[in-house]
Amino acid sequence: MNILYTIGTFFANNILTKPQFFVGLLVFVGYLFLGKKIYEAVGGFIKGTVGYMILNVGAAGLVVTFRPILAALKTKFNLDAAVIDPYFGLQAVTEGLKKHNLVDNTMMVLLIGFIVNIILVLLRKYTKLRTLFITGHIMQQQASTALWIAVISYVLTNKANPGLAVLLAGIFAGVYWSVATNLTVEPTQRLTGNAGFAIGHQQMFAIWFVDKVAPKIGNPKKKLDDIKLPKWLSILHDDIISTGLIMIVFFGAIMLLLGPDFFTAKLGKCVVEAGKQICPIKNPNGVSPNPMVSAFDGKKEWFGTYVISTTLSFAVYLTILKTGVRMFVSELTTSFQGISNKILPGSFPAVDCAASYGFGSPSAVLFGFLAGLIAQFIAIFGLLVFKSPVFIITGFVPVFFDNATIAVYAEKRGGARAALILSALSGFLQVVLGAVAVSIFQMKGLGGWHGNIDQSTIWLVQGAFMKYLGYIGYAIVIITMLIIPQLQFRRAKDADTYFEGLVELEDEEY
Ligand code: ASC
Repeated sequence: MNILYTIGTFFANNILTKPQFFVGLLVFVGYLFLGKKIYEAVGGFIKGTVGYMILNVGAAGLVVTFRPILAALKTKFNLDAAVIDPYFGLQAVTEGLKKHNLVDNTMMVLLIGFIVNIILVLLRKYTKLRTLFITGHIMQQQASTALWIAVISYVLTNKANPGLAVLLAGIFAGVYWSVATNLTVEPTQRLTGNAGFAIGHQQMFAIWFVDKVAPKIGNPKKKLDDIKLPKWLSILHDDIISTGLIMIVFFGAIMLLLGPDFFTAKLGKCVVEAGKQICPIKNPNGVSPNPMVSAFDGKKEWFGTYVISTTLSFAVYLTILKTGVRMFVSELTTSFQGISNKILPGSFPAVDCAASYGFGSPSAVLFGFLAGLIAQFIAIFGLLVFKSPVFIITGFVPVFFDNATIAVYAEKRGGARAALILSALSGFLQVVLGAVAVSIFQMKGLGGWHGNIDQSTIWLVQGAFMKYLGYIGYAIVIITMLIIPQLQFRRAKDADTYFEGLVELEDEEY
């Protein structure tokens, strides 16, 4: 008995609560399950574990670079700023979960969610669910955010056991993954000419909405390709260039506004401005926590050397973080996919939104991004004008990937007009509802919010139900989600058409 207890404790302390080993172990077991050789499974374990550790390096770099600037913004202007981007959101909820000793449970939420998704599809005769979410990095971001929402709703409000929050978050994530991806089957089949996949990303409810509304807004024959754009805009397609530029613009402006005094390495004097005492950021021993930018000592060139290199280091850390995520996720996806193919033949894989881009018109992606970006800027300006206590900073992922995806689907059904209007609407909502989400989900001071369109619309409403109505709210959220596929099934021509997911195609080439 004692031995069992020791093994259990070892497992809990060293594997379950150490996400890097948990990921490695999942990959290892998945590979063995797939009949791979033991050395391949060990290789998978190492890659999964190292990938997760790289992710931690990127996240820590973002925090050390980011925190002093946000803290200064709070001290000087009493503004809580949040970057709306799932990677910044991931880092923000990680910070929040750390305070409650729950940060190591996100992989458990992911695993529970994945199992719930498999069970719901296995029971498809009853649940009418046909899709399995396999985009691992998105699952990780959403699992972490779901856990945070469960923690503020149940642990902080109802004093629930943290283990219960992990379970509730896992079930919520699994039901959302199953139901939301299932909504994208018909729109994606229409877009791709029955290519046989669904979308498992961060804008599935939005895709369903766009597919319904776009035909009412415009004419699918009037394409975005007919509008000409200056060639230089195409450099914005590259996420490093876009992130770098966005960060220079936003954080550069913020740092200039704060002024060099805030960033001096010495613990220096406090100044009194407008009756408020403002002290420089404490930077012990004058050592910069960011190895890429040495501490500002008041003598260095302020703008070129300090501001630009600090702002660009965001792009560096984001790239590190993404490299880590991609590394462990590609291992995890192979092992998960192998397992699910064995258990769930005939289901639709729900994959990254970028898979749809090849089926849209070439300029839809760029137009969606630009329309969303302009709408975001207008909304951010609105936040300042109306003195919102939460300030939102554009992040690359939602503004690019959500709005591009929306434009691709909208153009298919409602042409250029629908694509521009709907992606702009999405950009606007990302900012305004993102600011609401930061407040409701108690993310002030954490510096980021997940920010994608489903998370700032449907999750915002669902999270509010959970936070304000407790367990009843949770039950309402889960039950209403499970009713959705039943309604879809009722509207289908017959059971075969529904489960095969085949749609009638207009006369077009694919
Ligand atoms: C996201 C996210 C990414 C991108 C990528 C798009 O939401 O976290 O890295 O979108 O999946 O292909």
